[in-house]
Amino acid sequence: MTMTTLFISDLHLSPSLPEITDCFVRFMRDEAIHADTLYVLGDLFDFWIGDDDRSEFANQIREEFKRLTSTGVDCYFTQGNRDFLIGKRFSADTGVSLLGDETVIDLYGKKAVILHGDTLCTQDIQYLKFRDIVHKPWLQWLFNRIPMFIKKKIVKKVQTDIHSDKQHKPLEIMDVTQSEVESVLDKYQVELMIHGHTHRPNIHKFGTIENQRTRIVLGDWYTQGSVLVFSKEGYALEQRPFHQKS
Ligand code: LP5
Ligand code: MN
Repeated sequence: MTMTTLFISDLHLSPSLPEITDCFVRFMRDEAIHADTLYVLGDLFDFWIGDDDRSEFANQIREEFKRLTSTGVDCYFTQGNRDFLIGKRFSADTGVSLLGDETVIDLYGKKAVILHGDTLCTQDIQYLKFRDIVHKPWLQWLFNRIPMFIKKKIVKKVQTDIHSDKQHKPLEIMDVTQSEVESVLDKYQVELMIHGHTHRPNIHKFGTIENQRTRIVLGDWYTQGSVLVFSKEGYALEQRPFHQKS
């Protein structure tokens, strides 16, 4: 059997949208289990409030990863802007390895840089300011020690305040900045980038003939599952229907 590496992002899993969770569970049990490696490139959750979330839903998702890693599938996680509070405890609970914001990986002899994608949107200055704040280690340290019911209130408040801000942003500023993409590729000396976040699934080819570059953008899971399947033979952005034909 050919070995494959799978990439997913932007599922936005939440207890209020069981269709997405069902599709994810099927993907984990029927597909990811046969893969070599699974990379989750952020925003797996609609919001991850902290590794102390022991709700039935959070436990259900932990179980799926535990099941996968215990069968020997390597599993890696890059934080997104909605699950930047995933931490060491989640990793210990599930066997999933946490990656930094940008990671260079080897895909069957081809090097690639993988990231969530939010940091590529350099025109979205308001967001990047917000990101700097919520990534401050001391603030996260503090937040992680607040009782759950208070954390939930804070998140709800911040989410509503911010939601109205996003409504007024032009669509262009929420896409990646091409010069930033190129400087990240330059920094790591690689020709391939894989990211999510923008919900604009696509395969972009650019650069020169001698220096062909590729940027693969993963899709979201709003209306179907979305997977990048990578093997030695090549790669494809694929969709998985929410409802299986019976
Ligand atoms: O994911 P998507 O597409 O909806 O939007 C993102 C950006 N939005 C976010 C916000 C998060 O989803 C919600 C976070 C709730 C956080 C609770 C914090 C609890 C404290 C934790 C402390 C450790 O990521 C959106 C981007 C969009 O992607 C496209 O790239 O535009 O960004 C925003 O809308 C952000 C606003 O522009 C920022 C407004 C400034 C508000 C500053 C308030 C500072 C609050 C500090 C909180 C402690
Ligand atoms: Mn995102």
